[in-house]
Amino acid sequence: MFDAYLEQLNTSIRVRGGRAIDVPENFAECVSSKGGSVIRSWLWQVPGFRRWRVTRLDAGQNLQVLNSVAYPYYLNDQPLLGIDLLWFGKSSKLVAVLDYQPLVQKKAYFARHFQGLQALNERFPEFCNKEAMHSFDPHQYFSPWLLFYRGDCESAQDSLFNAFVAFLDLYWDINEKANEMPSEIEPEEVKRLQIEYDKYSAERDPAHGLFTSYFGKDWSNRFLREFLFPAELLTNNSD
Ligand code: BLA
Repeated sequence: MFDAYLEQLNTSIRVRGGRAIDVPENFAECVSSKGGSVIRSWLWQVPGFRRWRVTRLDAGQNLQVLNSVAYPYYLNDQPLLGIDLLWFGKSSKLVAVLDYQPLVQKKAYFARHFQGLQALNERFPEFCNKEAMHSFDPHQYFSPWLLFYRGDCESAQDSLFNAFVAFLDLYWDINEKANEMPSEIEPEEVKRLQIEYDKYSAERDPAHGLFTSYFGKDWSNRFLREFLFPAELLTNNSD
């Protein structure tokens, strides 16, 4: 279901000089003991970014997921890239979340980094359903212009791919602009906010139960804390 999206993402990273780097073996691929389901992850080294991870979960007709987060260098206060696409086959339900995840919720910050996303949001009104979030706080690490869809698959499928392509292109534009203008948040503070992002996400991420059901509790705990949101690995020396 999301193969074309993964290909689009990979190509767009490669074009910008990204190269794949090793993922710790236990996280690169895990096959469910239930059979038929596999989760694969990739890490990219991309100019301007300190970490870029991509995960694809393929559980056949039951579930398909594409998830990715890009963390810019601390010298750059631009938002993180957040992608979470899920398709639940049995109910034919699509959950699509595309956002530039803001470090802070300030007007000036939004004015600097979010004009493009605001325009995109207007271009794809079908993804602006003011969905209530159940797990996350929409005012923490999400922007007011996120593309968010939860509903039946048929009505969104075509425009989702167009939105995805535009969303990726725009993030590279933001990155270029951010590299040309001085950051307004100090690198130490950017670091702190990115670490907080990981901690917040690890606590709230509704994926935990899902991972556990496919890959067991131990693997899922480690995957979440050490691969998806590895803030603790960065703060180990500071306490
Ligand atoms: C929702 N994300 C979800 C849900 C699941 C996942 C199971 C609940 C589905 C539903 O609402 O019906 C799954 N999350 C995953 C998986 C991974 C993951 C499989 O991290 C990892 C491989 N989530 C993100 C990122 C964003 C994000 C980067 O990981 C930002 C774009 C957003 N996911 C997000 C939001 C929701 C969601 C906003 C709805 C949650 C809510 O209602 O509060």
